[in-house]
Amino acid sequence: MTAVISSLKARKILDSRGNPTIEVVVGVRDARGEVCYGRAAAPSGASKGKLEVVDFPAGGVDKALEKVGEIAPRLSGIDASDQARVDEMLHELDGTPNLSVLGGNTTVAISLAVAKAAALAKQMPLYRYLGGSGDLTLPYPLGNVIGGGKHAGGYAPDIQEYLVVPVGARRASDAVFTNAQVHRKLGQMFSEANPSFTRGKSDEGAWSPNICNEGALEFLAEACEKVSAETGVEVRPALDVAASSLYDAERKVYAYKREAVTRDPGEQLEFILDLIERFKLFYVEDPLHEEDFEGFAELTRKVGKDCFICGDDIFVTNVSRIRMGIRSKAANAIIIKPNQIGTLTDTFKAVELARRNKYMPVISHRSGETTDETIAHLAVAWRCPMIKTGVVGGERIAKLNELIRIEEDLGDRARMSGLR
Ligand code: 2PG
Ligand code: MG
Repeated sequence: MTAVISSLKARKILDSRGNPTIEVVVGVRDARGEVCYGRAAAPSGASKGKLEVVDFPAGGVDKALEKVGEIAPRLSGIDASDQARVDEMLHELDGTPNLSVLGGNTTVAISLAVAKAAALAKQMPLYRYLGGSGDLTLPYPLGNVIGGGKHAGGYAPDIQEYLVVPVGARRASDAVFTNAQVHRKLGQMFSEANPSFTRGKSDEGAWSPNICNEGALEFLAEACEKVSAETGVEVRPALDVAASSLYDAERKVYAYKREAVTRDPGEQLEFILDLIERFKLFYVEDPLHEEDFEGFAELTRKVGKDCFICGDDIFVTNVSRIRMGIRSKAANAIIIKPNQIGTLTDTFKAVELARRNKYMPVISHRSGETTDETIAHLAVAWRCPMIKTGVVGGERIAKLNELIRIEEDLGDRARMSGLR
């Protein structure tokens, strides 16, 4: 064995909302007997899917730290380069299907820290360690520029995320700066349109103005056009509706507070179809609530040739949910969040299953983040066409700047992924 786990330690750190989360440091002894330390932290969602694994055990982060203390001796001496075995052990040690004893955030932080330590022990960057020696690709950043729903408050839109994709970018670094330019442009546009605009931002660093749902889309489309013209890089608008957050299961309606309207499932579908057509949306995530496989399928059938219909809460990075989606032809893209499923191996299985069935895997941050940069490496290692990780703010740029570094590291071999 060239990478033996020699230590495991956890601590409580801050996330971007000021809440506590877990950070894990794993020590691995390399072939020369030196110890390499891998470190990873777990993010947290505000608009979570019902079927995500449990994030922390009852008792929260403090309980999770205790649990890590208990299981540390069991992981000691294990081969860190056998990720599947490590992750299987985490499942065994937890013993529940939804990781409620250790917490999915605990296991995911351990799992990622093990991979990072193993990569260091092999003197490889994580993207290369996980991605192998073949050609790898850089993802297009899907960036949140206007925030509403559970990520904002007051009079912000009900739709959670107004996103942009710099589809015309030739390099990841150009793509990252193009998104930042759209963000900046929108800040100027909102200030000009309304002098009382406070430059307030959502949890993910997107602007959160007092504006209605479709009004925000008009601004978004205009900013995309302007920045496309200025930079020569085509930028397209996109949305994460996070429709489960709007859905009232008892009344069977989607409730939009901003306009004080409700839409039944049929009307919601028509509304989304209209937005896709009118604003030429490139991608729409969670347009319908997390149990509406049929509605998702109808939408995908109608517009899936021209628009990515992406499932987040409906699939929760879980292979059995993805299989249900594949059977019903529910979508053509999927959000991949490691902490929705709790280990690196389970996350990879979700990516592979999705890809084999022509679902575009989109690696994603959470609304509550840390400066952990791991998902940038996962996106490259697994050749994901897109990465969703915000546009500005320290915890978002941690990932974006890492992409720029990876691109530089790949040198002549750096290529953008194909988006279609
Ligand atoms: C989402 C995410 C990330 P949260 O819905 O896609 O943008 O939000 O982490 O709150 O689930
Ligand atoms: Mg989402």
